[in-house]
Amino acid sequence: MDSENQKTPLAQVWPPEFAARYRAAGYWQDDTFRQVLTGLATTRGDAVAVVGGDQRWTYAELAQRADVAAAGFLALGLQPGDRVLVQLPNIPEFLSVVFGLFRARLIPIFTLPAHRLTEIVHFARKSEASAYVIAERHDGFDYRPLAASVQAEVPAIAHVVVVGDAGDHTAFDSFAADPAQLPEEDADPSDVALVQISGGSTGLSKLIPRTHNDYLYSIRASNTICGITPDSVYLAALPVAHNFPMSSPGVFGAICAGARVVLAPSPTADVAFPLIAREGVTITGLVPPLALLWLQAAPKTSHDLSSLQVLQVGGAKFMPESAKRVRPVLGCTLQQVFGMAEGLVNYTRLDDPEDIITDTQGRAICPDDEVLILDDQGNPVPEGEAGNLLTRGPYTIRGYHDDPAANGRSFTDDGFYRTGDVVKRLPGGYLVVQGRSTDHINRAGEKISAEEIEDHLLAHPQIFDAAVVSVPDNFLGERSCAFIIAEGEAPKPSAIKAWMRTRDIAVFKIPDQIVFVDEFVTTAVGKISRKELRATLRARLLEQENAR
Ligand code: OOB
Repeated sequence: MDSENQKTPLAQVWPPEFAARYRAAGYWQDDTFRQVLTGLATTRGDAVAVVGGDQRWTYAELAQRADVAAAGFLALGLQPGDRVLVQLPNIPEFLSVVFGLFRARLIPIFTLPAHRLTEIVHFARKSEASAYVIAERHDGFDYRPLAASVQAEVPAIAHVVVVGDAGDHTAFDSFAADPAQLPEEDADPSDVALVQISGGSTGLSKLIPRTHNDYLYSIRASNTICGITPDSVYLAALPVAHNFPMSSPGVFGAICAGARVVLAPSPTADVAFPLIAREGVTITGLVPPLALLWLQAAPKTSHDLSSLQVLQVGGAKFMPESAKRVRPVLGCTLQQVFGMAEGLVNYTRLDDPEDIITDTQGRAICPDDEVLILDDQGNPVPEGEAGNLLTRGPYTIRGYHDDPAANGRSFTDDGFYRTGDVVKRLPGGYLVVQGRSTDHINRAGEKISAEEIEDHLLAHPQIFDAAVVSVPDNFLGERSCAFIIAEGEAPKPSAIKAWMRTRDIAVFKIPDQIVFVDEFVTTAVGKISRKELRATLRARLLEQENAR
């Protein structure tokens, strides 16, 4: 029996009239990732597709490696429709694994290299995954014991596949099944191709199912907007599992165009600059803090960065004063990217006037991206005024996987996604991000749910109550600050941080700052929402800092 049958169906469905419109307009082309790669293996077989470490694979080689991977995954006993957690850094095998999964009609769930046991177990359970693909180690961390712990907690993870020395697990390199035995059948283009992870503003991260049709559309349209041609060379500096370097236009954009992907093991200037010079990189994407570091390093570098035509910056707000420095310092065009794993992506266009490029976060990809900017009562605000951003369109999901409560909060009855971002719209549809209405911390582009961190803190025996807020930070954009009421004697902040490290969560979620308080504000009736509480605490902290 198809094991898919016992699982919560993984689907993403648009109402038929919308689906018909998106097809008629040519956005959805009813093809699949497998078809894309197969086509390129024929038309651009000898062109280099991916460069990483000491490996350089052509399109023909990538397609062949993907077939071997597909046959290997199926030989493990995985069934089409099964979900597979993928936690890989920027290595070429990321692409052979993922295109192998596509070829076998298995569904990758993209986790970040920074995720640890707590998060992986949540993703494994929520996605009902059957397998987990890791690299032996990355950044000094050995993923094999982590995988063993995940399996101990979630026995449904029947297979752990390791790129590198597998230890007790299955070696990716040992896959030896014959691709000639692969089933011919391909995925339906309306099927879910892959699952992205939400930044998560309330509680734990949610699963974002993306279909072949919707994701491929966003990638192809991004290629057009970002000027990707077969001659482009895209440097993946950020972790490729994230939606921005994956699809805006990212590694998938470069692959879909028959261009070249260069994978950087780290996004720092000392690693990236030599790669730019050696490979003739034409475009890359960064989060604002990294862009600042590159701006600092560029004037002093001996590496030739002249091939770089476009520097994309996104994931968090890039301040206009920094944005203005990109062209003079790096000699390339800045492109601001304001997107979300749920769908909508806005870009400044390469030929936009300089003030649009430096002062706005761009405009939506598609004429059929419906963008609403509403006040708290749900009424449209006048152009130029700040309001809540809601959106609906050909590549924005209509719901998270298996989460009715989150869907009730995050989507309107008529299918608009409430982004949680507060923006204003300028003439021409350009958006300027002003802030957000939800309580998450955007720490250098990494999204942290205040609620999730509070929950961890509350598990500490000496913590009576906790509220986590974002605080403006010159370098990170925002940092996290935890206000804590101690139970009895207050532990040292360093002890709380050390204890948080034992919670097996991504390191970026550990509070940057800890402030002990005697009590939280209350109102006359004694009740205050978490949201108001966080706002009050943040305001107080900023007041104190400004007074200093
Ligand atoms: C990208 O995706 P996510 O899912 O990690 O985070 C989405 C959120 C947005 O709702 C917004 O709050 C924030 O990240 N954001 C920005 C921004 N880009 C994203 N805030 C201000 N300025 C920007 N340029 O972060 C993402 C996905 C695809 C492309 C680019 C970024």
